[in-house]
This record gives sequence, C-alpha cells and structure tokens, in this order.
Amino acid sequence: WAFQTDERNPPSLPSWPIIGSLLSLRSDRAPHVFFQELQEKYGDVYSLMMGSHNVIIVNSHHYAKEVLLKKGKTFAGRPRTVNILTRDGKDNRFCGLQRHMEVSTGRLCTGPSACSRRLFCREASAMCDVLEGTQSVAVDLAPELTRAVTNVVCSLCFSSSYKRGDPEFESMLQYSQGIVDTVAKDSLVDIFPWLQIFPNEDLRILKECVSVRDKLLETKYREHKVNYSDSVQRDLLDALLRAKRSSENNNTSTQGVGLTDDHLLMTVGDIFGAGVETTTTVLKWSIVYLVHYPEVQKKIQEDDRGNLPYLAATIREVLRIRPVSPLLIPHVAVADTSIGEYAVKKGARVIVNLWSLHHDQREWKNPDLFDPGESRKTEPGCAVPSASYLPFGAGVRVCLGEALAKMELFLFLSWLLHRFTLEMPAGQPLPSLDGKFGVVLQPQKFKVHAHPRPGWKRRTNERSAGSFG
Ligand code: PLO
Repeated sequence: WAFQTDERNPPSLPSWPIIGSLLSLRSDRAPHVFFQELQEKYGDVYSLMMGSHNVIIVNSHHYAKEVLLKKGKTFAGRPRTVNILTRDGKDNRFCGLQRHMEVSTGRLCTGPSACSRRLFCREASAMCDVLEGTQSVAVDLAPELTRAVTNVVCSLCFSSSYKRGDPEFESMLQYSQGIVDTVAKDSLVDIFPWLQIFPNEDLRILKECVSVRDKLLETKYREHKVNYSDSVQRDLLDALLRAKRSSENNNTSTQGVGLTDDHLLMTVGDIFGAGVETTTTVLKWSIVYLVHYPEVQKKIQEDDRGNLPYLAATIREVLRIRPVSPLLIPHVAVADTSIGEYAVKKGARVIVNLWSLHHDQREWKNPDLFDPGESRKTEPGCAVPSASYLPFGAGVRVCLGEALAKMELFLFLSWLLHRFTLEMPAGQPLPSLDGKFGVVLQPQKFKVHAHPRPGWKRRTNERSAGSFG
C-alpha cells in the first residue's frame, strides 16, 4: 500500500467522544506537574484529546528541540487562544504576523546597552532607597519590585515612569494580575469550545481587565502621536510609529498587510506585559530561594570577583527550578510532520513541557533541589548548564527580551544584596515553594525583612555606584 508509512502515532491517553481526555485529566496538580507525572506512564511524547483538538505533550529536550529548532517553522503556528488579549492576533507575537517588524524595532530599542544599564541602576537604586525606609518591619516586596521593573519598561516603551502611589500604576497592577490569573484558563476556553458559548466568571474578568489595559495603552499612544517627530526616536513607541509610517509609504511590499493602529498598540502591549510580569516573577522567586538558602545569599554577598559569577549561577538555577513559563505558549503544526518516530497531523497543538525538561532525572542530579553550585555545570565557562535547559524557549519563537532580562535580573539582585540581607521575620514560616499556575508561574504572596547591611555606603564609595558586574 502506497500510503503506508513507518511513522506511528504517539501513545495516547484514553479518550471519549466530545469530552476528549478530560476525564483522565482531572487532577489537583498544576498542569505542568501533572503532564510530567503522565510521562512515566506514556513516555516522553504522548497525545491527548482536549475537546476536538489533538494535543501533543513533549517532555524531553531531544524532542523539544526538534519542535522548536529543527522543525521550528513547521511548528511555528499559534492557537487562537489569546485573541481577546491581542485583538485577533494583532500583536505579531502570538500569530507571527510581521514579526520582522517587531524584531527589528524591538531588538533595536530594548537590546541591552549602556543606556539601559544606566536605567536599571537608576531604578534599582531608587527601589533600595524606598526599602531602606521600611526599617525593621517585614514587607511584601512585590509592589516595589513591580514598580521598579515597570519603570524600566515604561522608560523604554513610552519615556515615562511612575511615582509611588500613582493611581494609574495601581490600576495597572490590578488589571495585570487579572490577566495573568485568567488568560491561561482562557486558553482552556479555546480547548473546550463550549465554554465560549457559556461565558464564565473568568472570561468576564479577563475582558474587563483587557479593556482597562487597552484604554491605558490608547492614552499613551495618543499622547505620543502629538509629539512625534521623524527625526528623534525617543523610545519603542516612536520606533513603531516610524515603522508604521514607512510601511504606509511603500504599502506594496510588506505582504500586502499594512500596519494598523491595533498592530502597533498590541505590540507595545505585549512587550510591556512581557517585560513587567516575567522579570518581576523571577525576582520574586529569587528572593524566595534566597531566604530559604541564607548560605547562598551569604556566598553572593561575599563574592569579591568583579562579575559575581555565583550570582549569575543563582539566577540560572532559579530560572531552571521555577521556569517563568512552564508550558511555554502552545505551538501548532502548520503542515503534516513528525516528532521523532511519531507522526503529527497538520493542526495538532504541541505543548513543550519545560517543567519536565528542567526536572528531568536523566539530565540533572537531584532536579528538585535548589543548587547554584558546581554540580549544575557541564563544562567550565559554559553558560548553559545542560542541554535540557531552555528558560527562554528556542527557535523562531524564542524570547525577545532574553539579553535584556538577564542584565536586568543581575543588576537588580546585585543592588539588592549589596544593600540588604533578606530574612524571614523571627517565628515566621518560610515562603512556599509552590507556584500559582497562571500564564506565568508566580510565587505566593510573602513578607520579608530587608535588613540594611552595615557599611554598604563605604563599599559604594569604593566602587562607584552602577559598576557592579
Ligand atoms: C502579562 C499580563 C499583561 O497585562 C499582558 C501580557 C502580555 C504579554 C504576555 C504576558 C501578559 C505574560 C507572559 C507572556 C507575555 C508574552 C510572552 C510571555 C505570555 C499576559 C511568555 C512568558 O511567553
């Protein structure tokens, strides 16, 4: 028979008509942990039905790299899950439209430079000054961390920043949390189509938060257009405005699709949201682990090597043990293809379980243990601790902000640990290591005491401020 092939289908979870594999998907665990558990029974690659969709879960780095790198273009499709957030995919990010525009303007503007470095130091230092005022009370560091990170992104995108207690900032905190909490569930709406017919509470919250966000973005956009000039490029929004103008001037080229105001708004919205939520989350996890492991904190503080390699190793380990995006964002096969020995039909969704890669027993010694030490290194000088490590994804959909994020995390944490020792107040339990599953994996709320270090002022005089690392 001519159409007989060597490829077989991946092992599949039991499935029933209409409800798909829903019955075997009931579990109290977060989806990434549950998918990792299923790996024991079904193997590294298995498939399940969610409603009428065929979903393939990939749990090891060989297969993950085939999807993201080797066959990256074939798997570069996106499900229409985030269409509420992105006005039907007009953000270029989730749906691949004119990504080149985002890449050229985004990289140009947000790639780390001496300028962004100065910006990080300015915000980190301002944050430390505020923390200094908290004296001996334990506080939730999240609002100040978020404000500092927001101000960095705000400066890069809109040349503006927020003071403490700014009502616009407060409303941003609120809507953003609303989106983080609900947008991952919204992708379930896409997976279980009948949820769309019966809109639920989460969907209402999501729509409301997105509308608040859009109003804010539109205001920023309107204000910007007034002062726009072709000759100066103040920030990312200016760069996008310029790209839009030039696409209007030769609209025969760019695939016949002009850049609309919506494209532009959704692109800044994305960069803004991604820049704030991801970095803040990693900073929070870093603090959680630093109070759990005071010896790690001490070792970073005592490191007198200029580029603080132990801090860099700590950040790498935080990104491994608590990846920001444990299931990445789902991919869709745009043609019939395969993963390893398994056939994959066009339209299948592929979820790369980064959690499995980062907790793979075959690749890591004691993967559930936080250990920034030597045992996580493959070779000296090698920046990547193992092949089974992709905190920023890979391939065509790789994180655009990787370099910026690494520099930002490094500078923020070095300022923080230079000026403070972070401790739990006496008698308080340590913060939980369990994350809350959402579009990013966030730690639960906790309070810590930022104890000023004796003599930090003396040391700042020795090395001029901002020259860490
Ligand atoms: C975060 C909440 C914001 O209000 C909107 C937003 C935009 C872009 C999203 C981001 C949220 C979460 C993290 C995402 C980012 C795009 C890329 C990034 C999903 C929802 C990751 C981790 O892939």
